[in-house]
Amino acid sequence: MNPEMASPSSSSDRRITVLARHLAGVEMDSKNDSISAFPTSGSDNNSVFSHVVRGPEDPILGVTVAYNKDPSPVKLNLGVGAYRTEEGKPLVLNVVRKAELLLVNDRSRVKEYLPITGLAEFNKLSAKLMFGANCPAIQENRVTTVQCLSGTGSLRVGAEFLAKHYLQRTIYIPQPTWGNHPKIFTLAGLSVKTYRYYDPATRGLNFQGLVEDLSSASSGAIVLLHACAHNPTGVDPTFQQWEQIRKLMRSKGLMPFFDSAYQGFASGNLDADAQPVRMFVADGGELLLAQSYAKNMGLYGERIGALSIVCKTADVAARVESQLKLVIRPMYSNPPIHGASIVAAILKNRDLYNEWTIELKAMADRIISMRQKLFEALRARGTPGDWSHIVKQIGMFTFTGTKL
Ligand code: IK2
Repeated sequence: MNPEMASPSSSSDRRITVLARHLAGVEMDSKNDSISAFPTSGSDNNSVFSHVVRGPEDPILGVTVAYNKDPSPVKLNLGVGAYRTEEGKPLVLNVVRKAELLLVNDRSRVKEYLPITGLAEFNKLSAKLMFGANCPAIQENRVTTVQCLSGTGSLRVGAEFLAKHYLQRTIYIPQPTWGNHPKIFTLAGLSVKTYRYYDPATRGLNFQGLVEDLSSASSGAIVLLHACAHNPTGVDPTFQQWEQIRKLMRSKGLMPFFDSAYQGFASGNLDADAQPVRMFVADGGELLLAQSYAKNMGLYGERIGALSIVCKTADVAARVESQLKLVIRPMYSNPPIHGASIVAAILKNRDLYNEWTIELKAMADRIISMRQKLFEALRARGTPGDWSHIVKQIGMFTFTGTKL
């Protein structure tokens, strides 16, 4: 044995020694550095991972960890965006339960692997849901859609594809944005910059700041846009402002990457919430879209979503899809079947689809009425300040403007 390994001079030497011996199937006695058989003690020193420091909890999901630990009977979790009933309980949509029953009773269904790109029927229906039934890009086969692990997985696959194949590695994200965005994009190999979005003075959109920042972005840069119900501000551009953003982005060749985690949750109407994305598709330009069914179908834990890339021609779309497969295969091989089957069962059946839209609208309406009640309660108590932003903002989130 190498003598240096037998008598390490510093703690890092010792760590390397322990690692080498562990890999060799032997271990040192901690007192006299003698060789012993595999360790039986629970001491940290015996672990090749003893240098690993405890990482921080995720700022959003960490609130759920703290919430679960808290014994208070009147606790509320205002962290993660998950819909709750009047009783404060998670909601499984009736239409989802119906779809699951159909699937369970269908003896022809099997549990084979899906293709790398997922369930074909789900992909088609997802593209149609966002881009619209008569979308020329779909009819001309210019859209490639791949099933991914909910919104997060769709963003990650799209970002890795861009990092490998797109001319620009810079992505502009709104300030503020969902806390996971910078981490997803950085780890995928993109370089993250921000554009102004929220104005604390008005608790609304800083449209001028947004336009200035996108105007000075380098040509071809990627821009992350929340399709609707911006997280965390609840502030969305108006349709006129969207149109100005679209013109500006197209004139500078900026690549739109839409993140749609809340279709139907903003207005209660799936088509109205898809409008900003459809405006960009209608101009014939290219874009990426990450779709999630976590919130609008309440399929949070099923991890079901889709990445679509709208291209200029069918041929480009086919080549793009072949490269997406090369991104996905070594990442998770192919996606899970259950969530995709639920979504497809609902989207392809007129009755189930209609039932879904009614349940979705009921969730959106209840969120709107909760905002109104909170606003009125603050006013009734004479709470100092202007709380009108609570009813002006939309979707699951409110930026209260209070400083902790
Ligand atoms: N994009 C945005 C803007 C989101 O708000 C979310 C969901 N956020 O809430 C859950 C969380 O914080 O983990 C997503 C994307 C991704 O959602 P999912 O991956 O659950 O579909």
